[in-house]
Amino acid sequence: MASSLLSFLLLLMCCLLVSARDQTVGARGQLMCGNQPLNNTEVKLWELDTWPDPDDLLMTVYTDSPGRFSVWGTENEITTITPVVKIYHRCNNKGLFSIPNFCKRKVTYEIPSSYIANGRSVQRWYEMGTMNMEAKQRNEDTECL
Ligand SMILES: [Ca+2]
Ligand SMILES: [Ca+2]
Repeated sequence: MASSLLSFLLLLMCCLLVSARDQTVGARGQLMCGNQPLNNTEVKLWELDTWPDPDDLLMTVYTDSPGRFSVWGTENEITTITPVVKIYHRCNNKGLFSIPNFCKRKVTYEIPSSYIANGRSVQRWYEMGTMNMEAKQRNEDTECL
């Protein structure tokens, strides 16, 4: 009785593992602060999960001198992954308690699922274009430390 339950559980786990699939996504763009390139700025590709499973960090990069970046990554999940690009920057940052540069602005962009490809290589880049980061988003976050 116990062994048949065990084999059932093993079979179930096996099916779940088989149905999980590699999914890959990539995004790229260029960051500006007004008419100046936003260089050496942290850009991360995260894959969101539901609590208690923590989100997965797929890649961290810093923009180059013209402000360009590309991030990409692969995650293996049963359901469609939820990739987001997070940009941590100090453009037009007044700072918490008027202390400049203590915290960074954190803005999040969810990549549409149509850009997620099966397998381990990027099929279609999500082109974020040249973005002026001056404007505040209504729902943006702050990252201290
Ligand atoms: Ca995940
Ligand atoms: Ca997920």
